[in-house]
Amino acid sequence: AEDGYELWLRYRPAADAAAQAYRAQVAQVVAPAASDTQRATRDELSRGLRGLLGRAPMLADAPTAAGALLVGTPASLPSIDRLGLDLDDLGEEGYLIRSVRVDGRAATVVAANSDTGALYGAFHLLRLMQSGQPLEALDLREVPKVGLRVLNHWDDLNRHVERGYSGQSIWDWHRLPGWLDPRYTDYARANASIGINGTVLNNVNANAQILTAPYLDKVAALAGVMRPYGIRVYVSARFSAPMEIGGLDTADPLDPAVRRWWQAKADEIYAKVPDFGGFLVKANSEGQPGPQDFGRSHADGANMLAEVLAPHGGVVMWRAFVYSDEEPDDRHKQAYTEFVPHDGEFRDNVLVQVKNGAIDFQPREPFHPLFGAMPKTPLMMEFQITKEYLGFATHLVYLGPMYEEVLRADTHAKGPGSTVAKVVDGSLEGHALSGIAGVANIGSDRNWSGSHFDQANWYVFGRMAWDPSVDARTVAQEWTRMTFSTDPAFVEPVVEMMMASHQAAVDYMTPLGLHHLMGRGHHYGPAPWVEGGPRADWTSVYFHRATKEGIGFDRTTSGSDAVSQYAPPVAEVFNDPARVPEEFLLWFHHRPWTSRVASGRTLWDELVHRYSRGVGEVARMRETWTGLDRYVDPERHHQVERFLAIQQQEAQWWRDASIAYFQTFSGLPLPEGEAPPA
Ligand code: GCW
Repeated sequence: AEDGYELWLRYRPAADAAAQAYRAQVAQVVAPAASDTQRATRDELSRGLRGLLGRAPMLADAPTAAGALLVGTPASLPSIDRLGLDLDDLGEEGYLIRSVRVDGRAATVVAANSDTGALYGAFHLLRLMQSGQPLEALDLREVPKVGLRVLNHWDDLNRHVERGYSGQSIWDWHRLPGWLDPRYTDYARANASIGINGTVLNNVNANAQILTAPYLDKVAALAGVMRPYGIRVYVSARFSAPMEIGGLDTADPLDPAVRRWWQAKADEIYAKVPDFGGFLVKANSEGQPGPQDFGRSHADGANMLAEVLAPHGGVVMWRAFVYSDEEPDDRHKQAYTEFVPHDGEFRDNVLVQVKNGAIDFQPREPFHPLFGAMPKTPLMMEFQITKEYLGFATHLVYLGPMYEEVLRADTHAKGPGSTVAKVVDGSLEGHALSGIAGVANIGSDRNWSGSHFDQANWYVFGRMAWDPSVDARTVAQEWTRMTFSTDPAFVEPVVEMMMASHQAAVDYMTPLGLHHLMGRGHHYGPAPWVEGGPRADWTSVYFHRATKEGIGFDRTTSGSDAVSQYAPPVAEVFNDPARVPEEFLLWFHHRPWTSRVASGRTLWDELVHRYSRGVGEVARMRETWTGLDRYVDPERHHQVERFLAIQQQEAQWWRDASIAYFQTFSGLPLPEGEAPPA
């Protein structure tokens, strides 16, 4: 059934003309199968070629005919060794793909220094064929720019997924370790195909139970499935675990008994999982325990864990998504205030993991001021793939443009060109460790991600983690070709639709830099009117600050002064209502309803215009998709069509509710041609 289970690894027959060329170019597969990774590679090639070319490839130990495909390392395959390729700069995970001649016959080689590199190369070659690219005169070299490319599962041990919209957790803890669901292997294949090399199995709001012996056996079983695909497993560690499962009466990181407990725990884990990746920690944030409970700092906490992991080669990914129990004057400033003073104090196997923006995965945020502000510490990017604030899995929102915007933002930390991407890939400061994390959108639904188009967000995350400079449009094209059809009459309009979808959602939810206007708790629909409750910064009114005179959060030097956490050239721009990019106007400024914006409209008119523009774009997306039915199987076409109908209705809901509410402050009429809220 066309239920989306195969993701982008569909391997449907290539178009006739292309298939004919491919059959000649890949007539024989020469790939060793002595290790698990080598077998995974050869199996994938067989599966892919059988699907694409309609027949199983001939396998051989050495090239004997024209059209040989050699896949391996100089150590694993003598015929690659004999080619004398220069593989030095490919590192552990890179690969090259090249058209060569072997004994006078045309051949293609996929070569790497490790089995995993060769696996990545094999997936790349298959991708070329899946997207209908020619295989002539190939000369490709790929090396990942970021070291740790990691999914974060916010999966609880009872299979609930926090902020997950695609069913239950795929980890069936109850049946592990005895039963290994074949789905785990498909998960590993999908991740390896886009270069993801790590997975954190459990929620950052962690249950200490995962560190008990029975669960570690389950973790080890999953690690065994992931290993052939170059994926290491990590777990989220609950900081108070020594008290909860260790019988100690403190978790003070400087207490010798606590250190000994973690030391023994690390040794126990590595005895079961020799390539265990390390710990992800959410500490002293939203009620989670942490070192501050014992009068210690984030650095004290992270370093204690780092010390016990270091001898085994593990790392600590310490999250900077913190906000304290006291209500702040501006939550935007808290992570920076808490972390910058500790720059330089972290051990060298600690990465600090920072969300893309300072508030919380809003539809659009300016880059987090920590990027560029902690030069002595490797900072990991944390993106959200699951769409907590972006319409869950029903709204079609392609996140590529959002990731791209953040990665390309210029921190000016070391002069112009100090992009967030360079901070994250470690090149700006020359850090050995680097990483990108994505909060997974994967669940037990047949289509994995809750909707067909949300698979693209998993895909683009992996591609941008491998190379943060790759552009969102190219990736959208690639994904569309692999997932649906290579026909340009389909690909072009679909890619346009994907590329417009993020701006559309921003427009109908939170235009002009507004943020956090979603319903409390669930974060789905509009609720800009939320006030009261446990703390001020959990309300919408805290963030939009609408009055009779105007709207927006004043974070300028005369307001909360959050702007001053950015480097001076950035701060100056954000601080100036005439220069701040309009998409962040109300993020940084409180502006009068009647002030003018770039279009010449008043702020009020512009706000209404943007809300309506967002709804209009969704209507267009729906129209586009409806007209493309002949290119897509009915099953997938129908679901996307229905979801777009829901999205259109809800975009209208967002617009109408937001405008009606804000109008109670502005007191202004709707601009001409705008329909009053229904
Ligand atoms: O965005 C908020 C979410 C919480 C989440 C938290 C975090 C895992 O609403 O569900 O908790 O961020 O990132 O820690």
